[in-house]
Amino acid sequence: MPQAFSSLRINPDRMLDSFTQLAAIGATAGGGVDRPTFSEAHLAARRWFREHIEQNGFEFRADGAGNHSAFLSCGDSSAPTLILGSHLDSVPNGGRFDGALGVIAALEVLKTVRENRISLNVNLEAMDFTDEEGTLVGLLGSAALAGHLRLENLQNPRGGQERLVEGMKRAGLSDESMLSAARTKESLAGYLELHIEQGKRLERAGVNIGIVTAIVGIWSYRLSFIGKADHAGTTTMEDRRDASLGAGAFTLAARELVMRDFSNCVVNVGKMEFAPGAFNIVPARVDVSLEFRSPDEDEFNRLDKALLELAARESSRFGLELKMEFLGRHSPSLMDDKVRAAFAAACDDLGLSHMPLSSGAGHDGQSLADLCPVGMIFVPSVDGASHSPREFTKWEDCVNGANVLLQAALRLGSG
Ligand code: HGY
Ligand code: MN
Ligand code: MN
Repeated sequence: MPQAFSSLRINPDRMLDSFTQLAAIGATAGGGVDRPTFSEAHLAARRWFREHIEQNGFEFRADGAGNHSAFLSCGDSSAPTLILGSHLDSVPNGGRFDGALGVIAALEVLKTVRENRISLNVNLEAMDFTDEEGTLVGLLGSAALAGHLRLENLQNPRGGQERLVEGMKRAGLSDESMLSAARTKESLAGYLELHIEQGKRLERAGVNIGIVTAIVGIWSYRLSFIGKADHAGTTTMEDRRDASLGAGAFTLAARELVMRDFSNCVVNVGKMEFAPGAFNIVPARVDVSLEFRSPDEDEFNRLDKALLELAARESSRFGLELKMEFLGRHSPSLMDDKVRAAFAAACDDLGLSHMPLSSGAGHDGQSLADLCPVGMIFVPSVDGASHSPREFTKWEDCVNGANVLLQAALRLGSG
């Protein structure tokens, strides 16, 4: 990499200004944001991103999956593209750093490269991927860009079919456009992402940068425990077929199963929906949103079997019927060694400490890992808080991350 490149740094004030403008869109009390995919706030954030791109003189691009980006050509029409990015959608009532930092830092890298007239062998693209968080599908935009998206992923999404159809309509997208967004391997030089750690390891270790080794896989189900609606006052406890008992017993037992037999996995019941849902009716049905994660593909099959068998046992224990709907999976993926080395060299040049970290969170990079070299870096989360308004990362750490992203992009883009 030309020596002159290594002294380059991003512009922290300019990046902070962009980050602050974005954080105001969909802002919630306590410093968070509420920007679920294709909500009004999310669409407003995307409008802001497009205006910001065009005001800064970059080419704005949008594909059939609604992935939005700033494009900086290297001047060679046959050159591949190095994508830097993350996502502007958030979980409901989430934090202002998750995803947003990566998108803003990616755009700041393009600004820095252009104003210093750096010529690279690759195009650079600062990307905002659609629906990373899965309030509709999950890793939707990156899966579409990677060519992994199938029609069936759009027909039974974990966020509900109706919400997906309405959201896509608001965003001007269709099943056909989604499935048209695939890019070829040859067109991509790689994918780099800066993200907050969303955990406590960097903070505890006092280390500046985490260099991600692998990203966890995620499987989702809707489990429906079905009993019988009855009068909550006149039906004896023995006569009830109470759906809440199966759902509750399963949730507790699933936690115990994973902690006992699958120590490097996690399981989560993020939502329970009761029907009919009234004080004085014995619950007839409880829909449970089940998600579980493993770093190992083989382990997934064992964990899947164990959890579904457990659900069946707890359901019959209370005389209930059980329905299970598989709502999708994202495979675990390893990060690219060359990209990891570029991140490590950038940290060393910048005098930043670094350590290898696996990711317990899912990220768009896992969609792209079989298409091109993918790498991620983490910066410390204060108290590990994320997916909450409590999410916070010191600005100095954000700037460190953006400089590592810049330096790695220069290395990989000039090789
Ligand atoms: O859920 C996750 O792991 C990520 O934040 N989308
Ligand atoms: Mn994220
Ligand atoms: Mn997230």
